[in-house]
Amino acid sequence: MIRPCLLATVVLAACSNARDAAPDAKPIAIDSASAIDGGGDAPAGPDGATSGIVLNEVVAAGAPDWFEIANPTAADADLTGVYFSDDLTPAVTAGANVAFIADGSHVSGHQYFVVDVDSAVVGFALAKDEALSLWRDTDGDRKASAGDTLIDSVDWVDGDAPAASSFARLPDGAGAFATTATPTRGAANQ
Ligand SMILES: [Ca+2]
Ligand SMILES: [Ca+2]
Ligand SMILES: [Ca+2]
Repeated sequence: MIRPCLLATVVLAACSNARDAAPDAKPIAIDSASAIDGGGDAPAGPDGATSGIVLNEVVAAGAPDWFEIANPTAADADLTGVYFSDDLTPAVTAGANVAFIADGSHVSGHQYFVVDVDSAVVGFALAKDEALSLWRDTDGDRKASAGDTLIDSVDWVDGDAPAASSFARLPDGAGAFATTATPTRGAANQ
């Protein structure tokens, strides 16, 4: 069942190493949609007890680009303090693109959360050969830093996520990433 879209915002981290830069708040379209089929709990992400959410799907040749977070667990997952980057190690890469998901955002148990990644919205987009990492701002300094916790990451090369396709976990929420024929924004991967 597809539920109505809702609007939320992301707060831009102006630059991962611009300590004193005030973050901008810009709107981003996010939708929370159908429940994950099956209902079984998938393995937790690398941060284990911190959250069971995973990066579930990436569209890198979209208009806009987007990625999907899945919550395969039954528990609500708080996304306050969660940020994403197009670099696998944003805390050590000078100038890495980083954007925070809006405080107060959450993804309910067995639900999805979609984030548009567009230059006009978050200041960067995803390329055909790139990566995406999802972090929790464990040290609370509102930027990518060594004390933060990796939630999940995905790396793809040219051909993995071409136009009209996505790079997604199969089986949904739990499997390895593979190229799909049909993006499933806010719904179970197929
Ligand atoms: Ca792109
Ligand atoms: Ca931090
Ligand atoms: Ca999906």
